[in-house]
Amino acid sequence: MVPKGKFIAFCGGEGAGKSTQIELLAAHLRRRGRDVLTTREPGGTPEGQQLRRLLLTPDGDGWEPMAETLLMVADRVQHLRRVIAPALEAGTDVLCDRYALSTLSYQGAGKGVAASFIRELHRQACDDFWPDLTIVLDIPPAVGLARSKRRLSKEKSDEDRFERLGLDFHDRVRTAFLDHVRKNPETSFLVDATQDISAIHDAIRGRVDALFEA
Ligand code: Z5A
Repeated sequence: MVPKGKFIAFCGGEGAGKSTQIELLAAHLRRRGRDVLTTREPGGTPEGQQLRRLLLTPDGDGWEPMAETLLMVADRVQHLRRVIAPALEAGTDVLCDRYALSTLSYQGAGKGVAASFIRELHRQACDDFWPDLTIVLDIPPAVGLARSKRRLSKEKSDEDRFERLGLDFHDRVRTAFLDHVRKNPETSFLVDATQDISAIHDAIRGRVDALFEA
């Protein structure tokens, strides 16, 4: 596959503002004349929607971490082959709410599945395909969880299985995101997500405009 569009993933803790920022960035890129697809994981395909329900609602409480990892990757294989790769090949930019770094952080650092196994799985199942840029929205878990809780209750959503895990879990996830950015400065970008929405958007826009000009 020879991608003609750019692939940009957003990761970060709960309530970090990914969806908000993806919409703002999509509008910015469209104003620049780009074709943009916004999508998310899990759940970016019809099959993935079914996995999302199994994974994120209380129905998913019984999954073993390894089984959960395999389901997240199954969702990604379907998403990558049916949605992301065809869009990139057609020259569309893809903005994706979560991708493989979330598996490394949640199932790996958070739940103890070996990072080496998750990386190997990504190599074998997803052709080791990584975004041109991963934007990590960093937020202290207590702040993000409070935002997320408000949104879930406003939308009457029951997708709160990860929100219910303890602060220790969310601290480990956050540390994994921060480590990734430290080790991959060329392909990742860290933003302080406690800032106001427009300040965060300005920072992201600056980095993404640089990516397109490179
Ligand atoms: N997961 C996993 O474990 N492994 C994997 O491999 C993958 C996923 C792919 C679903 O992800 C879950 O899947 C996730 C990890 C797991 N854990 N959980 N839960 P998700 O991305 O669908 O769910 P989320 O992380 O909880 O996203 P979210 O709550 O939808 O948050 P968000 O998209 O980052 O934020 P938002 O919806 O844009 O904003 C949340 C609220 O805050 C909303 O009311 C906004 O108006 C408000 N907001 C946004 N920005 C700001 C600022 N700057 N200030 C104040 N308020 C703000």
